[in-house]
Parts: sequence; C-alpha cells; structure tokens
Amino acid sequence: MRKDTFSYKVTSTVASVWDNIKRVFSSQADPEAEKKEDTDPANQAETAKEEEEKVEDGMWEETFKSHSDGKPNGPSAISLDFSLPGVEHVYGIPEHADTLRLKTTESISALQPGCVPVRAFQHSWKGTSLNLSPSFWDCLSQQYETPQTDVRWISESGIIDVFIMLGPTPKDIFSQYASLTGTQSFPPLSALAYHQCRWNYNDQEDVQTVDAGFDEHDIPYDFIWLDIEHTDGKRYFTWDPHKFATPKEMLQGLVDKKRKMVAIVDPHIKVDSNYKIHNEIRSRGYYIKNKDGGDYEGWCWPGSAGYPDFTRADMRAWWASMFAYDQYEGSMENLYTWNDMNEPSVFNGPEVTMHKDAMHGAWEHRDVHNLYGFYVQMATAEGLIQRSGGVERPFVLTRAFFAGSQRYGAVWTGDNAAEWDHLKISIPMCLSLGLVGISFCGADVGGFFKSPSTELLVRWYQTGAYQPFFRAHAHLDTPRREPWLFGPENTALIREVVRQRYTLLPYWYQQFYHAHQTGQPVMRPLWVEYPQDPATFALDDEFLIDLLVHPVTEEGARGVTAYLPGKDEVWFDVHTFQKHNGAQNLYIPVTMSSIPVFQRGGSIIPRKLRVRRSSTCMEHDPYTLYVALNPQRTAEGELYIDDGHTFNYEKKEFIHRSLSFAKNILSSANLAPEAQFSTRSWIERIVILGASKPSKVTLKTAGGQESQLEFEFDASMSVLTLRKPGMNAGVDWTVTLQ
Ligand code: NBV
Repeated sequence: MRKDTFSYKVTSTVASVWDNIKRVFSSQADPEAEKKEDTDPANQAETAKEEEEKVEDGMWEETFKSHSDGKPNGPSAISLDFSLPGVEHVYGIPEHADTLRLKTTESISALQPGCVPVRAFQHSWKGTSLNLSPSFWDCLSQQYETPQTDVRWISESGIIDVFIMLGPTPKDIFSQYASLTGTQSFPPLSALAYHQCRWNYNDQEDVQTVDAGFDEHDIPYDFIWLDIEHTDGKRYFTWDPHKFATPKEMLQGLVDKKRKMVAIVDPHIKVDSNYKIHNEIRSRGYYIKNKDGGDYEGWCWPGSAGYPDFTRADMRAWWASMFAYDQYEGSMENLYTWNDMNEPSVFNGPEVTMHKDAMHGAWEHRDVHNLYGFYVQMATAEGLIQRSGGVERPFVLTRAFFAGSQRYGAVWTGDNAAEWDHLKISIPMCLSLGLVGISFCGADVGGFFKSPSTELLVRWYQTGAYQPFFRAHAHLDTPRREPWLFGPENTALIREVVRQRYTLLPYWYQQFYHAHQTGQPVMRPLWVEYPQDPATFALDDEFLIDLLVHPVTEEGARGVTAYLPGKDEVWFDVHTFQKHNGAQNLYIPVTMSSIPVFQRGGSIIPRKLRVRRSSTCMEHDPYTLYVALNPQRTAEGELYIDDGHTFNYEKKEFIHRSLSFAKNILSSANLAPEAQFSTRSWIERIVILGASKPSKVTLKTAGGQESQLEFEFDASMSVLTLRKPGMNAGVDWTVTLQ
C-alpha cells in the first residue's frame, strides 16, 4: 500500500510517535518514571510544551549517548492502531525471548523492539488472521463486553505496508503468508542432522580429534563448525595459515567419513589494503557510505571494518561469486556457511549497530536496517548454489532475518546462556519463528554463555533433538563440552537422544518437504492443529512436529504434565507404545532418560533404525513404518525420498508415496506419478500400534505376487510387528491383516 493511500489510517502524529518511543525508553530506564508524573495541570501544560520543543529539536538531528544522528530527511516515523474485537490471543513478532502468546505491553512496560520481521496472529475460537509491519509494537488488552486487543505498530521510518490475511484457519494463513514471502527452502537432508559447534575448534588437529571422538563414542554427527578464529586475522574467506594450513586436507578427511563442515563468514570486512575482499569491495564502490559520502567504517572483530552494501543487487552478485571454489581458497563442496553479526553488528555504533544516517545509495540505513541480514543470507545462499553450477542445495545459517528469510536457510536464536529459563524459552522462540514461516530454527544446545550443569546439558540435548535445527554451541571462554566429557552415563544419555534424531531423519525430511511445498511450519503450537480448543491457546512447553513433544525443561523434574489434545483422539507413547486418550492432562513420571513424545493415532511415521556415523551413511538404509491406529482403526502418512542434496527434485526426481491403513489393509500408493526416482531402500519392518491379533498377514506387490509375512503380536500393548516385509520403498504394495 502506498503511503498516500493509507494516510487516513494513520492514528498518531509523528510527534506522538516519538512521544511513544520516548515514553518506552524512558520507562525502560526507569519504570517508576511514569508514576512520578506531576499532576498539577499548569505544570503539565508547561511540561508538554517543553516536551514538544524537545521533540522538535530531535526531529532533524538527534543525539544518542555519544552518537549523533543527522537526519537528512527529517522526521519520518509513523504508526497505525488496530483494534481487534473478540481477540484475546496474539502471537508472532519474533524475535522475543518470552512466552508464545504475546503479553500486553502494559504488563511488560516496554514496546517490542523490532530489528526483525514483525507480525502477529490474532486468534479466537472463530478464526485466525494476520498482519505485518516493521519496528515497534504496543499491545493493550481491553475488557469490554467482549474481549478486545488493541495493537499499535510504530515504524521509525516512512512506509508501513499492512497485509491482512483472513484465514480463516491457521493453515490458510500459512499458505496466504507463504504466497507473499515464500516458503521454507528445502535443506539438504544432512542439515537436519546433528551439528557440533563451538567458538572455536582451534586447529585441524582439534577438528580431527573431535571428529574421531564421535566415532569412538558411537555418536552420529554430520557437521562440525568453525567460528571466527579459523580465519587469518578475522579476514573472512581465508584460513589461519598456521592453525588451518591445509583446509582441503581437513575437509577431505570429513568427506571420507561422509561428513561436512560449516565455516563462519561475517559481513564486516577488515579494512586492510592487503586483503583481496576489502580491496575489491572498495574499488567497486560496494561499501555502505557514511553521511558525508565516504566509506562507512565501524569497529568489529577485525578492528576497523567496512560493511558491504547488501541491498545492492550487483554487490550481492559479486559476494555470491566469492564462494566459487577458485575464489574461496581451501573451500570444497562439503564446506557450508554461517552468517553471524549481520544485524549488522558495529561495536562502536549506536545500540551496537550501524548509524541510522549511514547511506545505502539514496536510502538511509534507518530505512533498510531490518533487511540487511536478510540480504546477507540471500547473497551467501546464492553463492553456494552458484559454486555448484546450480546443482546443490545450499545450507546457510543466519542470526539476523526478516520476513522471507525462510527462503535462504536456517536461523538460530542467538546468544543464549546455560540457564534453565533459556532452555524453556527456546520452545516459544522457535514456535514464534515457525508462525512467520521460518521453520528451520533452533537454539544453541547447552547454552552459549556460561557452563551448563550435566543435567541441563542432557535435557538441552533432549529438547534440541526434537527442534528443527539441532546444533550444540558454546562460548570461547567456556570449558569444553563435547558429549563424551560428562561421564559414561551422560554420554549414553546424549548418544541415545542424538540417535533418536537420526532414526527420525526421514520424517524430518518429509516435514521439511511439506513446509517447502505449502508454507506450513514444521514445529507448531498445538492451537494450530486444534484451533477450537482453548486449552491449547497458551501452551508453549510442548509442541507438535506432528509428533507431540513435551521436553523436560525443569531442573530436578520427577514428572511432567503434558496436555494431549483431541477428545476423539488417542496418543501413543513412542517409547513404550502405551496408548492414552486425548483431551487430558497426562502426568508422566520422568527419569533422566525420559523425553515424552507421542504419536497421534491416525498417523504413519517412517524411521530408519540402523543409525550410522552420519546421515549420508544411512542413505540407502531400510525403513521401519510406525502405524498408529485411531479409534476408527485407520491411519495415514507419507514417505518422501530423493537424493537428499540436489535441486533435482525440482525436475521431478523424487518418490512421494501416500501410506494409508483402512479396513485392515495397509497400502502404499504413488502421490506423484509424474515423478521418477529409484531407491535401494526397502521396508524392513512395520509396527502397528493399537492393532488386534491377525491370523494371517499377506503382502501383495505390484506384480501381483503374494506372500505371507511373519509377525509378532504383543497383546499387553496391542502392538503388531511385521518382520522383513522386504518390498522396495518406492513401489506399490498392500499388506492385508486377516
Ligand atoms: O563469532 C563468535 C560469536 C558466535 O560464536 C556466536 O554464536 C554469535 O552469536 N559471535 C556471536 C560473536 C561474539 C559473541 C559474544
């Protein structure tokens, strides 16, 4: 919507917008400030006049601590108010470290700063809708005859675009939003496996030792990560000549084990005339400029640094070309990228970011700040695609993001700490990101700052293993914490949960394919699936990835209470196969090995149970299907298979099958007859939960051949296991229980 066409909706003057912002910051600094207000009307009028003059002063030039913001375009803030009658629950606006359901700003006495995409779902039992706009957000909950939520969107510069999506169901909203901003990129399968990171793995020998440690302790992993210390003096795209003298040798060592590496590439570029990247950016005029037209310089890890102007398409194309194997020396096809500090971080800038009057061509930084990180990840992902001639899917992790960042890779929740509260909050933080289409999200497992207790570390692994992006990370100053450093018992607990993740990789992959196709989030709050059930609206200590997961996030927990939704549904504990009715709060006693996870009756989930040292090593392994019957004795699921890493799925090189159980027949049918792919994987086991004992089980394959299958029936749990049915995973078949 253009500025002039929506101005009639503007509910605050520029001055009052600034009043609001000032109010927030002053009340942040001193929450008592508002209470101490002078109540004498004469004094109030005088204060208001003084305030107005002060605001006028700040409109054309402003100071913040020692920084000054020369505003060449003058005041440009704008705000919009919305009233949402009938709405009690609002969600969204990542990134905020708080509950999933947004609190009123009266209760938290501050606006939500938005250097990230800002968006809210409003939800009542009648339906769900959504709006989107940048910057600050204020929320009041009103108690009229019917509940009402009032929200105010405040943007520091000129234009607010508002898109209202009417749903009416959460699923409709996700596809409506995806049609505006795109869907989640389809990651390489290995990126869904386990990642081992720390700031820093010190040298090649360290990398090799950690890599060997995983084999020695029989823990799978796919990616080992290198943080900023791997570079030659924080010059990104280079390697420390002593510690990482032969990077290709190191990478080849990982290739040999079917493993991969991620190296960090930050967007602050060392100002150094002996550094190729800097020289090129400077000579091409690609740096962001300061208000006087010179190259903007800030202080960051390398010392004095320039910041490439990623809002320029030509700059992004050049940046992408730097990932070519002949440009990025020492890189290989199993090296992927991590973009950190792309808010952008400027240590000596106002609020540790860029001066708002820095210039991107004709645009001030204040206008494009929220887009900077988005463009960094976009250009990097493009670089990884191009280096492979457009064949390979990229994997890029970013810290800063905006609406649409889902198209370029994964996001993590930044620098958390090894504290129980930070473990808990990782759930609503990832759920909020999922609501805005960013499915590939995770938090630093173990906590970045400080050292976790062993109990916290184990619980964090158990939680992270069921979140989309599963990476352990730690600060430079923390003691080492590879999974085998906490005694054999804890090593075993961590091994077990990492292995659980690996068994479920086919399922995660299929969920991501679905997110990529439809825009539905992979990790979902329960209300998304049960929008009629008010008991789900505030839940954020459990979530759905279709499986229902209620991680243990309390210190010393002896039990957790999980809400199992759906009054006509049943849920099966995936570890014990015990069946529970829906629409109940279920108390589950826990020990340190417990991760409460439930499969909904009516679903079919594929797993690969032969866990190996990396996901790629499991590529051709056979599947086990878990069929959980609902009270109507039916179930449905899918199986998606492709090569796991190229864009060939876009050329219809994949297998997509529907699996369904009804009238005692389990069948596999082709969901994409136009697609072509073949797999060596076969079905090695079928486990039917909630079954009754058959007298005979017959397998029929497409050619018409019939054979009897061996089976076992556990009457105490009503679990029927069909052993070695043996059919190829990509063909039609039926299994009939008689
Ligand atoms: O590159 C160092 C760290 C990184 O490990 C972390 O994950 C980022 O969020 N980085 C921030 C910069 C310094 C943080 C204190």
